[in-house]
Amino acid sequence: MTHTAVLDELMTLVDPGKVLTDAASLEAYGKDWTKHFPPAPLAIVFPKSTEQVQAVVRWANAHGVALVPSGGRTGLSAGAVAANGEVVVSFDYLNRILDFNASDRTVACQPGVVTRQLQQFAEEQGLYYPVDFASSGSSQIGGNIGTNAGGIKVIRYGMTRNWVAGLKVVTGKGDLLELNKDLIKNATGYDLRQLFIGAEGTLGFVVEATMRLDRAPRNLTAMVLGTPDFDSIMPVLHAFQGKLDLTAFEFFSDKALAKVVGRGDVPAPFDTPCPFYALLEFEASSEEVASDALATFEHCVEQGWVLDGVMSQSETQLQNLWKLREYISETISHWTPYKNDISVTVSKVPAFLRDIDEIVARHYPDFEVVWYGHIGDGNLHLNILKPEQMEKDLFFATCAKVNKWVFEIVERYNGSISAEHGVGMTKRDYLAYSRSPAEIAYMKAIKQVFDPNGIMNPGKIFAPE
Ligand code: S2G
Ligand code: ZN
Repeated sequence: MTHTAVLDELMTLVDPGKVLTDAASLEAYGKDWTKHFPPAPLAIVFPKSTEQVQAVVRWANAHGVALVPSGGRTGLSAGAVAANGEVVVSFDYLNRILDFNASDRTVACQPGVVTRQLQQFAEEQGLYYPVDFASSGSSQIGGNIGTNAGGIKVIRYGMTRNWVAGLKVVTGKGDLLELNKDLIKNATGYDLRQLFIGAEGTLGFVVEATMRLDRAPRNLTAMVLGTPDFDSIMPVLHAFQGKLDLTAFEFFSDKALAKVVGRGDVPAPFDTPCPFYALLEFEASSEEVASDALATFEHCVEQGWVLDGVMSQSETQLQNLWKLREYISETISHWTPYKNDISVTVSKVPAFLRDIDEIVARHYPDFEVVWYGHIGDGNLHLNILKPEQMEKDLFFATCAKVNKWVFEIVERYNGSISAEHGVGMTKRDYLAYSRSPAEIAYMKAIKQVFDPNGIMNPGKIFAPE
C-alpha cells in the first residue's frame, strides 16, 4: 500500500481533519524540548476517544507503522521525538477531567490534561496534587506518567508513580486494559499499572488515569540559604530534616543564580555572594514550627554551613524565592545546554558531586558548568552551556565524549543515568551504566509481550539493535 493509501485509511479512523501532514505540524508535533534529533514524522493524528486510539494502534500494527506519543512535548530525553517517519499520536483532544470523587480523593483524567490544570482543579476542591516541576504549565498527565515525572516535591510526596490510583491503557496490540481499578489495596498478582508508569509509551498509551490527591499543605514557607561550599549543603539538609518535615530541598550554584537574576525580573535573595544556595520549604503550620526553622538557621550559621539566608513572609515572597530555582531551566535553555539528570542515594551526594565536578572541570575547562537540582532526593542536574561561537553538533559531540566518564562515576556510585527525565533517545546508549544485561533482557521481553510488532515508540529506552 502506498503512504497515501495508508494515510487515507488512517483518516477514516479519526474525526475529519484530525490527521495533519503539513510541514509546520510535522515540525511542531514531531519534537520535544531536546534539540538533538531533527523531527521527521510521517503524520500527526489526534484521536478524540479511546476507541479511536485502539483503531490507530491496530492500523499501525496492520501496516507496520511506528507510533510516537505526544503530550506537552516538554520531554528532555527525546522520548517524544519522531525522527524516523513515525506517526505522532497527539493527546491534545483527550484533555478532559472526567470525574472527581471527594471520598476517594481521586480525579479521573484523560492523558491530555495539563499538569497545572490538575493542580488547579485539586485546589478548587480544597485538595492538592503534589507533583510539581518547572514545565507543569505545559506538560500533560499522560507524559508525566510516561516518564514517571518527579520535580521539586519528591522529598515529601514521591514521584508521579505514587499518585496513580488506576490506569486505562491501550497496549501495543490494541487491547484496552483497566489497571488496578483505583483500589488502594489490591493483592491480585502483578501490578501491571506500575509497568506502564515510566515506560515512555513503549508498552502502550495511557487513555485514562485516575490520580490521587492529598490534603492541601498549610502555610508553605521557603528559605534560601547561601553556603560557603558544596559540602556544607548536606549538613544543612540533615539539620533541617531533624527539626522539620520538609516539602522540598533544592540546590543551585552561583552560576545558576546569576543567570536567573540576570533576567531582571527576579530579585536576588540577599546581597552576600555565595558559591551555592539551598532552597528549602516546609509547612509553617504553627509559630513553634516557624521558630524551629529560625533556630535551625541560626545553628547552621554558627556551624559555618550557612553565610546568609532569607525566609518568605508572604505568598509573593514564597513565589519569588521559588522563581530563583524554577526559572533556571528555561533561562539557561538560551545557551543550548548539554544536560545530564543523574541521581545517587542521598548519603553519597557529596562525594559523587565532587568526583563528577572534577571530571567535568578537567575535560571542559572552557565550558560554563551549571549545577542545580533536587539534592534532597539525590537528583542533580548537570548542565554544560554551549559557548556562543561553538557549532551545536560539535558542542554536543564534545560533551558526549565525557559522558563515558560521568556515567562510569554514576555506575561506581550505583546511581542512575536518568533520575527523572527518562531515557528516550538521548540516554539509551548509556542504559547499561544503570541497568544490568539481565534486567535489560527482561525489559525487552516485557516489551515483546505488550508490543510484539515493535510499533510503540521504537528506539526509545533501548538502542536499535
Ligand atoms: C529541573 C527541569 C529540566 C532541566 O529544573 O528540575 O528537571 O533539567 C529540571 O532543565
Ligand atoms: Zn528536575
